[in-house]
Amino acid sequence: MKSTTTLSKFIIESERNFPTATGEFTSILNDVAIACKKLSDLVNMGALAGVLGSAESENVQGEQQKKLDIISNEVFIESIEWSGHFAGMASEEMQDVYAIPKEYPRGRYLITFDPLDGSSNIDVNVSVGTIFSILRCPDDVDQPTAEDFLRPGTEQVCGGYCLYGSSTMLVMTTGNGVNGFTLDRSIGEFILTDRDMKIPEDTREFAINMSNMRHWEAPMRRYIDELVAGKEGVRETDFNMRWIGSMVADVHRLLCRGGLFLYPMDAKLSAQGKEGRLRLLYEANPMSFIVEQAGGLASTGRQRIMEVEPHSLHQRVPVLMGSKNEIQRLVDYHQE
Ligand code: P6P
Repeated sequence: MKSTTTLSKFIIESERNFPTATGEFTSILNDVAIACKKLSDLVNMGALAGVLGSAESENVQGEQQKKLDIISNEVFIESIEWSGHFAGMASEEMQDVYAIPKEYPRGRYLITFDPLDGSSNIDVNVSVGTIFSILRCPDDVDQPTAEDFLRPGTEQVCGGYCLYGSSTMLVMTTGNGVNGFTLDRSIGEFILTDRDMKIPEDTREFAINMSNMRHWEAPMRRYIDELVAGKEGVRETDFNMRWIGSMVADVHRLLCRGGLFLYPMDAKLSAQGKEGRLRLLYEANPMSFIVEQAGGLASTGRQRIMEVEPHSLHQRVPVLMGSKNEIQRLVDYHQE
C-alpha cells in the first residue's frame, strides 16, 4: 500500500534538515491544523450547524460580521492559545492584540490570522478560507503589543491558508517551498497531496473585480485593457477572467495552474482614506510568502509586498500577485 505522508510526518521529516529545530514548529502547525479541521467541519455543516447569516455586528474594519466570522475567531484562538507556543495573537476580527491568558504559558511566536476570509460568500455556499502568518516574538518581549507585530513580511517564519472548498486543503510555506495537504476525513488527517507547488511563469488567466475599473490608476487600466483586447490588441492573444471574491480560492487557483490575483489601489479606496482593500499582516503577507516561494511575484505595484514596513495592525495594501512574467510586466507599467 502506497505510504501516505501526513502533515505531522512531513513537518518532522522536514525539521530533521535543521539540527537546531526543537520540534516546536511541528506542534504549532499541528495546533493550527486542528483549528482548521474544526472550521472545515463548521463551514461544511453550514445552515445545519445554525452558523450562517449575519451576526448583526461590525468588525474593526467596519464590515458586517457573519456569525461564522465570530465563531471561527473563537475556534482559532481556543485551539492554539493553551499550547505555550505563542506570546500573542492578532486577528482581523479583533481591534487589538490578543494576550495569552495568564493560566497558559507563553511561547516564542506571534500569529496573525484572518479566521474566515471571504465570509461574505459563506451564505451562498462559495469557498472560503483561513489565512495565517507566524512571526518570532522579539526575545525580550513577554507581553507583546501591536508594535511587536509590525514587522515586514520578510520576517515571517510561516505563511499558510486553509481552503474550505470542494475539498479542504492546507497550503503552507516555512521558507523552503510550498506544500499542499488535503484533509482525509476518514482518518482526520491532512495528507500531502501537492508537493513543492510551483506557479507557471506565464499565464492567460487573471482575477480582478472589474466593477472598480473606472477607479483604477492608469498603469492598471492600461494593463487590463490590453488583456481584454486579446488577439486584436498588443498582446496578440486572448485571456480569461475569473473572480470568486474569496482571496484564498482565487490565490489557490493561481498556485495550481498559474494566473493573477489583483486587488489594486483605486480612487474609491483613497477617498475612504484606505491604502488598499486587503490587509497586509494577515492576508497580503502570508499569501505573498507562499506566492514567492512558489516562484511567483507579489507587489503593491510600487514595491515588493513583503518589504512594506507596517505602521498599523490592520493596515491595507494594494495586492498584485501571481505568475512572474505578468506581474513583472504590470510592475514595469507602474514604474514607467
Ligand atoms: P470585493 C473577502 O471579503 C476579501 O477580503 C477577499 O477574500 C476577496 O478577494 C475580496 O475581499 C473581495 O473584494 O471588492 O470583490 O468584494
